[in-house]
Amino acid sequence: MVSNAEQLKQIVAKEAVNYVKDGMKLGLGSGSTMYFFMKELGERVQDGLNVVGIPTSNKTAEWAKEFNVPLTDFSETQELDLAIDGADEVDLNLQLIKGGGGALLREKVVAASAKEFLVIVDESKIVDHLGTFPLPVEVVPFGWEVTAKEITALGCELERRTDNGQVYVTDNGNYILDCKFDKILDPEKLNKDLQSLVGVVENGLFINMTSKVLISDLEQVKVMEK
Ligand code: ABF
Repeated sequence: MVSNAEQLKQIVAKEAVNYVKDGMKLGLGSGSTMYFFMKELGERVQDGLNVVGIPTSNKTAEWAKEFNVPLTDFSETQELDLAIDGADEVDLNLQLIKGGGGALLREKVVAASAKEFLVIVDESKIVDHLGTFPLPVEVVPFGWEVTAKEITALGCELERRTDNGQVYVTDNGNYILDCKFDKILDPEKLNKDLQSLVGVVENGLFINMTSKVLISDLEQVKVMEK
């Protein structure tokens, strides 16, 4: 049986595919909501929709293969028409926390290269203030302990991510530190502070990157815009 949470992901993913137009170059995000998007997109491709996409994770590349969605890469094209991705938290100014799935670096590169970045979430992801979800920060393995100290000094407690008891390593060969701040009241400043630290590759704050978020509840899909 399909759970309510899964149903909401399917609903918003289906709506998002309507934003894809023939001939578009797409950025293809990661996460379970994107799984449903990829499935739906594959059906449209089957029906003749002509698109290519750049995946943000090895997992998304696997789904593209499974659903016959054609892929390209940045050596072929440096500007995407539309990137679509999920998120872990969305605040009322459309600032995001992403990276719960570990793919934040590629997700940010892809979103930054797109003319439009469409975010798809269910209503549980909408928050007044970011920070309940621990902020993922991708750091280089060399000297990560030093980088972790510097990040802690910004006012958080953190843990190096593990997966089944093993240190989690991103698609780019880096570590993720999950950082628990209290409420993040100034996400723009925190983003700058984190990016100024040596050893930080990227962090999961996506600041002023999207102007449109689709949100599903069981009745409808709402659009939040700025
Ligand atoms: C990606 O997938 C990530 O940035 C985010 O961590 C996650 C959202 O996952 P889901 O759609 O499974 O809730 O978008």
